[in-house]
Amino acid sequence: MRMRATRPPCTAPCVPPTCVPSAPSTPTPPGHWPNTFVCLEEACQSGPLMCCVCKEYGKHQGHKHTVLETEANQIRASILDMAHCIRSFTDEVSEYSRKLVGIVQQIEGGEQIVEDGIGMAHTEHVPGTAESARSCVRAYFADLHETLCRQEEMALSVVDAHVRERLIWLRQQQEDMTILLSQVSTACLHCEKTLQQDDCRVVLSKQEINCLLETLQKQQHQFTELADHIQLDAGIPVTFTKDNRVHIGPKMEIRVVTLGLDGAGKTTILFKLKQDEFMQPIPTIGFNVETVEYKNLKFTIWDVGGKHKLRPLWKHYYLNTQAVVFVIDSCHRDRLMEAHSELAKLLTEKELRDALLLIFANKQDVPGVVSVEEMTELLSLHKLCCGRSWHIQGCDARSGMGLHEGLDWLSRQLVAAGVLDVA
Ligand code: G3D
Ligand code: MG
Repeated sequence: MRMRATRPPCTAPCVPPTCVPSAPSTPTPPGHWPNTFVCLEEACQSGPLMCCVCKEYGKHQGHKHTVLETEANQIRASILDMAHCIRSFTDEVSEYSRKLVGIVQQIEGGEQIVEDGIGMAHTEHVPGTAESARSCVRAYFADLHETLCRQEEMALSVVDAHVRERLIWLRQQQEDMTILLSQVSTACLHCEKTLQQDDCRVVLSKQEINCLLETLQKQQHQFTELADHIQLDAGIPVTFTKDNRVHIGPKMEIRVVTLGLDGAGKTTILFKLKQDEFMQPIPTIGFNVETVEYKNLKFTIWDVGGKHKLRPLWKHYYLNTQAVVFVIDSCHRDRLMEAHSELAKLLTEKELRDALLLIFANKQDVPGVVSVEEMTELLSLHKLCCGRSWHIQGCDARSGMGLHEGLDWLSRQLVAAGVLDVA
């Protein structure tokens, strides 16, 4: 028998509460068919339950559908799946929170109960990482402070020694001047006395008076020389080097050694700096040494011969050297590797460990030479000089172009502060 013949078609929408049985056992209200299917159409998702009448004739007619029990079981299964996921998610969040608590404790530190040798429990303070970091900072600055105190003491002792020597010298001068003054007044008295004597006695004392006047003239000459050379000045000019040493005096002295292959232009650079004029250099057999004053610095520059057989002698000039000036001939591409290997050897020398390195890329006046950038690249200078204060400066020793820029760089590296600050 066909349902349509016995029951009226379902006109009410198959949505709760109309068609939805609250439980499988809930009796179907009179005049309604039980919801046995679930509509799968997207548009019906707000009221998916369908009875067999609305499936055949009502609003779900022709829609894709499935059996209610199957769909409900699928939903149950996915809820169970989700519950499982939520449980493991909860576990993960709890684990993460536990770790957070642990990390906070490790940072803050705290009390911990420990047993001693005889089994007695007592609390012990466990330092956190914050405390350890603070201790580390304190230790670093305590060390720095100690070093600074030591350096300050050394610098003060240099000043004290300078003052002591200066005062000794000044007091010696005072004594000498007192003696000189008394000698002069004795001589004057003697002369005055002689003037008042009779002619015979004046004539007889001629030799003595001449001798006295001669001595006085000598003393006057010596005094004038001394007074011309010595500047009486109470100032004590103080300069600090970058390594916190103190220098006293109007000029800071710097020992520089100039090295490089033969023909690179070392001697030309030295002459140019010294005399500020071009002189025809002759090949250096041993070494040239000159003192070059620049701004408030006094460079003692050792120019050592660069011929192959002279290079083993270079090491004798390294002691107490504050800076090495390495000169490279930018014209000679074919000798760059030889220069590189000599420079590499230099940089391994223990005595030059703290020395500044100024590289002069010389002869930049010649067209088509290796530029400073290219030389830096070709000689891998960044790698070769890594960890050291170094600078490459293009120059032309004949005209002097670039030389003072190089010395300026050296000055800036050496002087930290003080009256000689050339920066
Ligand atoms: P060294 O002391 O490093 O051995 P020198 O080198 O100073 O004796 O110079 C070697 C030659 O290079 C000299 O030429 C010198 O005039 C020349 N020279 C030095 N610096 C420059 C520069 O900047 N430009 C140019 N064009 N020539 C330079 P001679 O002809 O005497 O060998
Ligand atoms: Mg030379």
